Amino acid sequence: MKLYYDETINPRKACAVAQHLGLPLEYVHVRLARGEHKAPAFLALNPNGMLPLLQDGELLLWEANAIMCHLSDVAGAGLWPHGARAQVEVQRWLSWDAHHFSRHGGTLYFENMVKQAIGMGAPDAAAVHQAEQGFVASAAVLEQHLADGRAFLLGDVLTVADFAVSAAFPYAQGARLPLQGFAAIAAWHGRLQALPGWREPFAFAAEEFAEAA
Ligand SMILES: N[C@@H](CCC(=O)N[C@@H](CS)C(=O)NCC(=O)O)C(=O)O
Repeated sequence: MKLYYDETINPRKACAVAQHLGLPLEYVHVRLARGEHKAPAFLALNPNGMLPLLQDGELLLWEANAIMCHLSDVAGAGLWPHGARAQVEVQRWLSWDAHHFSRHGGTLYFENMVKQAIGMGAPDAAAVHQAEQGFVASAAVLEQHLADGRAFLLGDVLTVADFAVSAAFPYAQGARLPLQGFAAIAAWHGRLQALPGWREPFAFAAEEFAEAA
């Protein structure tokens, strides 16, 4: 299996799950800054021209959330649960995340971090303001859910929903995510940080670098 990645927010989700599960993947570094994701050879694998991409035999799978589920199944793990009720719950959080929480977090990540890093200029103040408001409103929903005695989104069990909803957290400082005052979210974030795969999803790249040095 090959996982095409760069060290950015969406591939990070897939790499974190792969590392958490200890799967023996071949990691293929596609450099967004060099436009390698728009090269014909990559577009032939993923017509979206985006990362991450998983290649598992004949299967070419894009979308980080789908990749996380597939990796869980390959490993025989329960991050993508197979009980009907649990799957509905995971879908609830994945949809909520894509349309609300990480949508706003992603805007803040792009405006406050990425734009400057790639020379696109200053953040768009109106977009930042709107995303901050949306993020805080969504965070209040997440806070209430976790404060209700849940270690993870589905209760006691860690799932791909936790990896998805927390996707922007490693970039919280640079993206200036307004996370202050959400104690239950902070505790949940602490539980995720205790997982080496979540904390260091690109550890394999550091090992490669050390070997080459
Ligand atoms: N919905 C996709 C989004 C993937 C995505 O936006 N990836 C970014 C990197 S974080 C990318 O490849 N951007 C390149 C581009 O938009 O040209 C997923 O979750 O996998």
